[in-house]
This record gives sequence, C-alpha cells and structure tokens, in this order.
Amino acid sequence: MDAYTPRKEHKFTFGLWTVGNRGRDPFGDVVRDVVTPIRAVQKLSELGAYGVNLHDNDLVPLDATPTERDRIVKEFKKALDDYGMKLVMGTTNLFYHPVFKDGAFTSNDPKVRAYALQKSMQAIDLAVELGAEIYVFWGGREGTECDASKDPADAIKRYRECINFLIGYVKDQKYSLRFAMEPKPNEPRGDIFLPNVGAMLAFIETLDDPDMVGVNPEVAHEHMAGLNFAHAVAQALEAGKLFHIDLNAQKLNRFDQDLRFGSEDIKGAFFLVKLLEDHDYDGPRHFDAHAYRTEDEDGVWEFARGCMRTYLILKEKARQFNEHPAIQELLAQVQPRDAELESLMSRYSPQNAQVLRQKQFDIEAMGKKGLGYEKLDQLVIDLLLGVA
Ligand code: DIG
Ligand code: MN
Ligand code: MN
Repeated sequence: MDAYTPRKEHKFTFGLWTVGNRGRDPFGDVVRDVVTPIRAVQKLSELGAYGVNLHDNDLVPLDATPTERDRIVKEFKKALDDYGMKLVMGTTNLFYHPVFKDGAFTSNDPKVRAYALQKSMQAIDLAVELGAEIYVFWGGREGTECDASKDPADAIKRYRECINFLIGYVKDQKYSLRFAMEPKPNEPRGDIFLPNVGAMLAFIETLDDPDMVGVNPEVAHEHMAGLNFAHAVAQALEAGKLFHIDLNAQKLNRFDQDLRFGSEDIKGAFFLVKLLEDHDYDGPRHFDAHAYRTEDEDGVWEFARGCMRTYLILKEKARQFNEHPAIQELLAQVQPRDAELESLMSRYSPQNAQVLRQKQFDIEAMGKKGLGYEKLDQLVIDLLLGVA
C-alpha cells in the first residue's frame, strides 16, 4: 500500500470486456483463457476498483433463455454485492453479430434498425436492473466503406431517430439514466459517422432531449484522428457534457490499440488528468483498454493495476504542478489580467464597442514580447521526469 494504491473513492472502473480480453486480433487467435464476469468483479475489487461496466452480451449470451438470463443476472448481482462493486455503465453490443455488418441504427435495412432498437431496450433494462446510471452508445458499425451505399445525411437522420426512440423509452420507463455517446473516426468501419467529440456534441443538440445526452470521449479514438484529447474533453466539460470517459493510451497513426492508460504520450495523459482534477470531474474513470497479447492472466491484473497507478501518479503530479512555485510564478506572468479590457469584452454594448474602437494598441511591442513557454514546458518535463 503506497500513495498510489487505488481506493473505491477514486471511482476507477473497467469494462468486463477489458480484463476479459483474450488477446485475439485480426491476425491471431486467443492467447488467454476466459476471465468470467464474476472473477473480473472479484479481482478488480481486490485491486481497488470501484466498479465494472458491461455490454449486454458480456454477461448474458445472445441465445440465453429468459430463465437463464434471470439466473445469470441474479448471480452477478450477488457478486457485485459480495465484492462491494458497482455496475456503473451499460451499453449494447451492436457491433459483433453479422446482422450489424452494415450498421445498426444507420443500417439500410429497417429490419436491422428495428432489431437494434429491440436489443437496445432489452440491454437498457438489464443495465438499469444492475444499477447503472450511465448508458453508452458506441456506433462502431455506424459507417461505410462504400459511400454509394447510403446518403450520409440519411444515416444521421436514422441515427437520430433511433437515439430519440430510446430517449422516449427511458423516459416512459421512468429510468434514471443518462446517455453518453462515444465517437470514433474509423475501425471497424472504413469511416464511422459522428467521428469525434466535436461532431458528437453538435449531433446531441439535434436530439429530442439534449440535456439527457452527453459524450463518452476515448483517448485512443481522438488520437486516431490526430486530435488533442485534453482539448476535446475540455470542450465537453465546458459544455457540461462529460458524462463518462474512456481512458487508455495510443500511439499516433495506428489502429485502435486500447493500451494501458498512460503507457504512451505521458505529457498528454498528464494534462488530461490535470484537466479532470482541476475541474473536479466527479464521474467514473473508466479504463477501456486491455493487456498486451503477450500477457497471461497475471499480466492482465498488472495491466489493470498499472492503469489505476499511473492515473494516481499523474494526479499527484498535477497537485505538485499547482503548488510548484516556479511554474505558478511563470503562469502568473504569461496569463496577465486587465480588469478594464476584460470588462469591456465581457458583454457587447454600443458604449463598450465605442471605447474598444478608441483603444490604442502597440502591436509591434506586443508582437515582440517573449512568452517564456520554453521555460514553462521544461519545468513540466522536469516535474514529470521527477527532477523538479
Ligand atoms: C470501444 O471503444 C467501445 C466499446 O468497447 C464499448 O461499447 C464502449 C464503452 O466504453 N467503448
Ligand atoms: Mn478504443
Ligand atoms: Mn471505448
């Protein structure tokens, strides 16, 4: 036990599919035995996690009878109680079965879209029964390879129709559930609709009840699009739409690696953790990631331990940043305040516009001013490398 030992209060969660990942990839078979949902709950609780998440079929097989389903749910609920774990987020697997090969909510076939809604309503019931208050939609199959196959505007309309239908279902059932939509630019589809946080935020505003819907940004997915993940999360936070987050790591310009959190791009991971902590994000810290294919089951638990440990190390580094004299002194210099100008700009008025138009600015001197960011960034490097 040290300062970086996870505790329930840190709200770390893992999808059953993460520690249950058996290492299959497009070019190789499984390398690990099954980790059952109950074993995952037990081991993650022992490691200090707060809860787990699941797709419907991570727990209940597609072909389970209602009786089998109820037995499985009863046993799983007992495991959650026995090990003091929460079921935090639910989601529907709308990507594995061949029926979804050309999408679920955006499929050209109305029978597929109708089945996707039916499956989603059943999965929502399951998640609510297990105590979830967040429901994620990751449209992994909502996209194209052949753009001749469907009008992308029609696809967005179908997507909206299905999400609105499920908003109606949740309200009708009086469930206390919020939706979090998870963007990804591609993979498994050649191109996926609503590819990043910005696109998803715009889509959410077109729904019947935008307040009920937020985003679930994932590190690897914004990185796949070459975007700054902390900036994407900041936009969601600032809009009050960060309902959930998928933490992992990713090397640029590669397939979705879903690596252990913080194992790549340490500076990016640091500024993400700093953002979440500075803004008192109180949602779950979900690791949507998996161990390397090289690992056995012991390696899987090292992976899970590492995700949480690195988050806590970076959380401590963020505290040190906020108390670091040289960094804070430099920040005060590079972030000057000007009460008069800030007041003028804060709200338009003819008077403010008139005063602003009379202002004189020495833009040559302003342009020549050195901002000291080299020194500031090196102080961050010193801090992260443990020499500050
Ligand atoms: C992939 O990043 C997706 C699926 O794992 C799941 O539907 C979602 C929930 O975290 N992330
Ligand atoms: Mn991913
Ligand atoms: Mn994810």
